[in-house]
Amino acid sequence: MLGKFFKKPDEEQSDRVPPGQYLTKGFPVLTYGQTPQIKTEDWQFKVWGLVKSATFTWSDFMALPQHEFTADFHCVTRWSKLDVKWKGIKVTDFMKLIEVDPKAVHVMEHCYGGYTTNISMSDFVREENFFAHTVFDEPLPAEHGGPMRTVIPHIYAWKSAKWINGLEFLPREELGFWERNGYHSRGEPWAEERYS
Ligand SMILES: Nc1nc2c(c(=O)[nH]1)N[C@H]1C(S)=C(S)[C@@H](COP(=O)(O)O)O[C@H]1N2
Ligand SMILES: [Mo]
Repeated sequence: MLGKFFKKPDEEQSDRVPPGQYLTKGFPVLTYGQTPQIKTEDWQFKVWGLVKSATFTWSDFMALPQHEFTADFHCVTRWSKLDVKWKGIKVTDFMKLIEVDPKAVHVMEHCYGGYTTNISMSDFVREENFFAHTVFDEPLPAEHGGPMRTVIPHIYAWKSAKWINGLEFLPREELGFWERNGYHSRGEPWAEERYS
């Protein structure tokens, strides 16, 4: 697997690369199943569960503050990509639009195509987490989750849901797709929380 595209981090970068990860300069696509093709005008985003149910459109998201951010991206299959340049909406800004019941402790991210991934409220509602629609100054390509995905930099990338279309607020932890299939429920890369 090492060679042209994957290399061991040099010293300057090694403190940014979690244990057992290799750097890639490319941007691999990791998708289970088909790639949904969703136009921004058709895109809808719902919240339900322990929250006042609501539906949002693309323009609702575009009306929120837009930020650029740079983050490292770690896939549990052992590739890491440093300094990915994204643009999007902070999760914390979106949360101001909805009324979540304080009893909600967990969130299920739902996607077009049926993928799900679970995350605790405390891992989800963080200043550095984003809904991203742009990568390296281009509209997010469909294979990377366009038109909209989440980016959760401090957790392995399977929690960064591509083609996101909803959040379900939960009173207790439930497992998403990969978490039911052997991945760790939290997935913190520095602790190598890879598999359960
Ligand atoms: N909807 C959806 N989101 C997903 C996935 C997927 O298969 N479907 N794969 C996950 C995994 S395992 C990784 S590593 C990242 C990969 O993102 P990329 O394809 O943009 O590199 O997306 C995550 N989000
Ligand atoms: Mo992954």
